Amino acid sequence: MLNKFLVLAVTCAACLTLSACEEECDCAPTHECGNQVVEQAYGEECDRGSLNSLEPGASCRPDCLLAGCGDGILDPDEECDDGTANSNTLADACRQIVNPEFMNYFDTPDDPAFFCRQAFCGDGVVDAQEPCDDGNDIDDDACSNACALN
Ligand SMILES: [Ca+2]
Ligand SMILES: [Ca+2]
Ligand SMILES: [Ca+2]
Repeated sequence: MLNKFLVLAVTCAACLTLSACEEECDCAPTHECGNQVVEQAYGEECDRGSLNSLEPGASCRPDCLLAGCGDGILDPDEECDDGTANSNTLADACRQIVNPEFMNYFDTPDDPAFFCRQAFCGDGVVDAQEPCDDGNDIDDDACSNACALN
């Protein structure tokens, strides 16, 4: 049964590039978030069926997107997560740090694309309690590595 779904999903993915064959393709019945088949052609990053959840720490959300920094749910290992309000340029916002180890959603599902972290000294944004923050590693310029004015 699972193989049948996989074959149909692959067929549909190929078919979507040819709009004329949409009807023959019979795509609709095979696409469902919650069927435990990751249908990439429909934007699914994951699908764990009944385990898709909004709970902190769940790996896959009910919309079949991977949990992680930016989903607005405070997961384990996240210092904060304000969803779309995460910002790397606004003072005191929750930072969304790019994970250099991240390859892509399908090759490294356990390696998150971003880390959520509270605003900090060194993020290049002057936050509350920081006289300055130039984001560089030069300690004896106008702004020290501890975010103090020299
Ligand atoms: Ca699915
Ligand atoms: Ca999160
Ligand atoms: Ca800062």
